[in-house]
Amino acid sequence: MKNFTSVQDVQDINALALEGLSLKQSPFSNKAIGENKTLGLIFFNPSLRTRLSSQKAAQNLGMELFVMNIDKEGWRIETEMGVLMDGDKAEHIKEAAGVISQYCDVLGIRSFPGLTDRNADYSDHILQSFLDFASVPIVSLESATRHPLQSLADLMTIKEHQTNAKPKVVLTWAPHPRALPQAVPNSFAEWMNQADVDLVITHPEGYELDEQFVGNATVSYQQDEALQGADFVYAKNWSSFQQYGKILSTDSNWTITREKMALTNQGKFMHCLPVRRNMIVSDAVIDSPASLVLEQANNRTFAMQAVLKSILESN
Ligand code: SN0
Repeated sequence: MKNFTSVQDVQDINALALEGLSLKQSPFSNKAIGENKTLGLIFFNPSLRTRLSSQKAAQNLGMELFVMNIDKEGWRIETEMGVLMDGDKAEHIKEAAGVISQYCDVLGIRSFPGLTDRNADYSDHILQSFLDFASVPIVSLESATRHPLQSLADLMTIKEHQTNAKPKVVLTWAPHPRALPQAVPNSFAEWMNQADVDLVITHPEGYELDEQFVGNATVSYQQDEALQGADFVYAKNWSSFQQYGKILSTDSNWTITREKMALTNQGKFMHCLPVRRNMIVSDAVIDSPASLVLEQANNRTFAMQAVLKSILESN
């Protein structure tokens, strides 16, 4: 694998997920592969799981690591081309990417969308600039449009917990007080389209995701109907793609409660975290044995480990 920025970078998602699960069984079996290699992690936005699981994954492979919260610790970065830099931005992304990539062998980038200009966000300009101007492989740590490491960990978690050959997976919108990116649901849908699952996406009207991610999923505005017989309930809030970045609903009827889970086939509850308790999901559900949220977070380490191993082996 050259870079890891979307499902398209992966030849066989099932093989990669199984590799992750096998690394989970013996995390230190490939210590030599990362010798004298450095992973760089650059964050334009906050992180807990991504930062720490990536650090652990690198250590498990014998890699060195550096982390920078570039939005707080670096110079302000100019991301546009051909501009007169006479304002408060001291450093251009072209030099930043070129320089940082000289200090590492694999470079992870996190950059959220602004949620005001849809075309700008969906061009994934910051991630793309690093792909263009860095000299090493790039791993997306969540871009404006996708969160592929999360999706890989989610696929691993589904594989570990599925009880039938083709589980019904329901991606459901749930209410949230802030406008959030579409990256997690986009990416989850994109990966589930390639997985051996029956994917249903449910949300209120106006929350349709970009078609390129929906693929062959069944889309429904009726959450109760969608949840019938679900094996996995993947809850996530996102802001509107059509009325870009807007909050159109905070309807608490979409919160995942015990009553909602009772409609499922003894379904498991999933969320990428961080999660707003009693907005997205009731305490009773997230604290129940049906909740896989900690498993998902645990699998983030081995998802990253599988990705790094694959990149180190082929570059
Ligand atoms: C991010 C998102 O894409 O939705 C990261 C998820 C992995 N989530 C948030 O920004 C949550 C912020 C909040 O206020 O709850």
